[in-house]
Amino acid sequence: MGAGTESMTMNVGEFLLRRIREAGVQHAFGVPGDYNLELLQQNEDSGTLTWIGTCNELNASYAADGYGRLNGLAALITTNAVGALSAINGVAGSYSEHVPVICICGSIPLRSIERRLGMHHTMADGDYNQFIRAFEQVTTARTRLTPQNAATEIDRLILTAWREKLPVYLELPSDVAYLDIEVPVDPLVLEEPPSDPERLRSCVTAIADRLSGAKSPAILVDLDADRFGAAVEVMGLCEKMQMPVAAVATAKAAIDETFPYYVGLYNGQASQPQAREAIETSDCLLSIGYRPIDLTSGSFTDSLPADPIHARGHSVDIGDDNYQAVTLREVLRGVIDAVPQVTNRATRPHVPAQATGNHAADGSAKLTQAAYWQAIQGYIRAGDVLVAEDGTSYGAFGLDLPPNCTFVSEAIWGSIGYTVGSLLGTLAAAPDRRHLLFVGDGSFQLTAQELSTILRHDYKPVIFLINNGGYTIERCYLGKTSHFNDVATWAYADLPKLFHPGTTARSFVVKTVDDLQKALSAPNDTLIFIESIMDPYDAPQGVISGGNSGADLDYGPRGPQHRGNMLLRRTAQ
Ligand SMILES: Cc1ncc(C[n+]2csc(CCOP(=O)(O)OP(=O)(O)O)c2C)c(N)n1
Ligand SMILES: [Mg+2]
Repeated sequence: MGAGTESMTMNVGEFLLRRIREAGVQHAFGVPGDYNLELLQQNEDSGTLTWIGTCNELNASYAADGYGRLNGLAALITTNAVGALSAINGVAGSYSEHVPVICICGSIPLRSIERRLGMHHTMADGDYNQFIRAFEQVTTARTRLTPQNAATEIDRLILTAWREKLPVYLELPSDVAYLDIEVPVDPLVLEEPPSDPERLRSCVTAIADRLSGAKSPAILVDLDADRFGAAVEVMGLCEKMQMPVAAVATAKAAIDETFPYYVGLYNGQASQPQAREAIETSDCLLSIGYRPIDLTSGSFTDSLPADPIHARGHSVDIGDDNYQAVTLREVLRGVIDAVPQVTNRATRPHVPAQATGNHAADGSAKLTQAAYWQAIQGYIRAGDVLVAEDGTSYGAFGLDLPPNCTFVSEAIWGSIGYTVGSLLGTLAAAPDRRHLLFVGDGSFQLTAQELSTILRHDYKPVIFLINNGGYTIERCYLGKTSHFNDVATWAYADLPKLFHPGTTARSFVVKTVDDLQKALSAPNDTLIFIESIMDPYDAPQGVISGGNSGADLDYGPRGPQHRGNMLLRRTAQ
């Protein structure tokens, strides 16, 4: 072998763990099973990854997703079928929202496949490929490792996940992990293939010409700006051209919200005003990965100017031209160099919504959503990680964030309970930051057990739980008073001591603004659990109008939402 291609002998399992670690992943989430115990033992013996066992694989998949959003790559380890299929919902969410997760499934031994033995955790029908096929729907690459392919397939899958920002699925048959193979000595290097030089030059010139010739250029970012690590370049381009940038909700905080050229969230008719004006009246819009979906386009009331430039992770569309083999950051860096410095364009920065709001409340009055979010606005500080669940907790989208905050939500996939698992992942990825979870009672009930794992690892997040007796956001779609939107009453604030006897966690049950302020003054030296009791028919106005228009979209003109008092409606203001 030539220089740089030296090999060494290593077993498959240790090589897999080593490569994951070299790719910058320090933790793995999952649940043991007989088909992956050998890999977990290798990991424990070698100390390669910190194992975070979860209560179930669904929660592990959410944790891996949260970890991947902050860390850029994550690892999930499950056992054959029963574990993997339990995780598949979370992995699909990662696929939908472009989070690279390496899903490792300890699977039935190759010996059993060759001899066609009926095994547990299968359909017992002689088909050994069903679960690889299932994961075809939710991953961008898949493989079953063998001693022959492991050295190349492991690198291919890890690199593919990282380059495409999508999950991948590897089956590791349980009799393969301890077999020795020849593997490279050199560490795995995560890098993008460089752009095609001619395509890059032409693409940069085309974008720079259009932006330079425009009177009111603007940028609209979606989540790929964050996933492909292009926020710094986006801001650099805005500064050079003195041009505004708006974000869609799925990219909230991808651009520092205090950046002078940030104009707010774009969401069709439900946009923040400066954002709507900047985007819709632009004569040259550069969109980064924009994917209009109902919840982030104001129910398709978005109205982009004609002929925007669409830049994605690895390609760009400009008019009739399509550029392949160009990477987003190289494109943006090239454009920054190519455009002239603009010095005389007027800017209209984002006006913080809370600064104009006025929800002054009597401190002893019943806590309302308006007063709740206003109090939380005052609590947020620079560098916080905010994790916001589907439901009235989407009020968090209305918060104005100080610098260096990260905002995690699963606004497209929207699987409730996601945030409790995801919080475990964000905590593991960034243990030195303050993490705030915003979750409703209904969502929390899906994945509540993972609070025990958060306590077990002595993490210290602040958990804001809204107890409104059920699924208020659903009441805004249909069933305002229907029983199917009620949930069982739990003693939520008692759960820390139930899940972790002897815990130092501080719990609060909050009914008024004064109660809330008292809870918010608690020091962050331990986990803080704040259960806020609120009215089932109180919701942020954006949640109500989103639900009302969602009902029309979902059920059509003949739908039940037209009958009297069927849904929680927006009140006249
Ligand atoms: C896995 C899954 N099941 C069901 C739903 C439908 N759903 C969306 S939001 C929601 C209710 C959330 O209720 P809660 O967390 O209590 O929020 P709030 O009452 O504050 O609106 C439900 C049931 C979903 N999105 N995902
Ligand atoms: Mg609720």
